[in-house]
Amino acid sequence: MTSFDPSAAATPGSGVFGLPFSAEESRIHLLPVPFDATTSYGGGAASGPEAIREASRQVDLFDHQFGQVYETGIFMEPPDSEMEAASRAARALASPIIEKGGADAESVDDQRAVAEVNAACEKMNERVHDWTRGVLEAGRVPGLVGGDHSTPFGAIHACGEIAAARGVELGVLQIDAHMDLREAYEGFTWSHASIMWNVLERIPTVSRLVQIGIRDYCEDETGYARGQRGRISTQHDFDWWRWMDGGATFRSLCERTIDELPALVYVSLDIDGLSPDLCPGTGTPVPGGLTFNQAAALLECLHASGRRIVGFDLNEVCPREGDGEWNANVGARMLYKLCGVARPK
Ligand SMILES: [Mn+2]
Repeated sequence: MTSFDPSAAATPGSGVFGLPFSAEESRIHLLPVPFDATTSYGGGAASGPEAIREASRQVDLFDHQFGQVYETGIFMEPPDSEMEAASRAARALASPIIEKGGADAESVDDQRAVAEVNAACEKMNERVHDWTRGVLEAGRVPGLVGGDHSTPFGAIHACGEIAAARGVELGVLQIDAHMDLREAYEGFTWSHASIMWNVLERIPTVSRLVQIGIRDYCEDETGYARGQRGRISTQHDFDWWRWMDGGATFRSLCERTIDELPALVYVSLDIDGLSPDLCPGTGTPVPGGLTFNQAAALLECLHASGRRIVGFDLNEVCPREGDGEWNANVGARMLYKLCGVARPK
């Protein structure tokens, strides 16, 4: 560690972002969660974590917005091949059901497959929860690298428990093209499309969910959001475009929206919240979305607001054959920004 030069190229055998730090030396801990059992459109998020780890070695360590982020120490847990195998097995059961548009309530085979997939998801939730809880209890900041958007439930749950123990509210800032407020999707309780429904229904300490980048959702989801009576603030991508077209600055929209969050915040960043040219491989790409600079500026505003980031995740980054590492490259750079905003002061 004494010979570490932050301006040099990553050396072989170094950790995430080419850093030399052990877990003990790091205040930010990252967990790879190679799991995407219920991705409906295109799979591949399970290979996100290792592709991001690889691409992270190309990220320059001095960040224009957040400075010497690496100084806080960033450590990523080793690859989790067991979870990847569990994801593959669950996906094999889920795929035929997803292909035909959902489970048949009358079919014993379908119901058995759904139960098995749900059980695999619950096991993943438990692993993520226990790891996150341990990291929080050690006074470090947990960050998840998914995986699809079902993966952070256990992390938000653990952050909710810590907030409850301190008697404070937890806010969730979600950057996403989708609301993810379906009660279940295609029969699966823990679907990527249900993450925020599960968070709001099962984690009462979450007093506020703020969603930014939203541009693809169903009527049931808007009905559910309305029924939550102000607990959810949905910021539609097109509305932001319209307001900026009318002269509002992007920064003013960020500030106004971040103002709706309590002092303690969990950040959940679905890469499809960004413009699809930045994440062409992702499972459910949608036109529109934030530019890279807008996403970075949003995180800067969050940082400047003085709110504390208790934990975060980056999900739905899907590397594709022949993409020149582009999907993972953007993912790794976004991950470094997240580390910058979550860096303990
Ligand atoms: Mn999502």
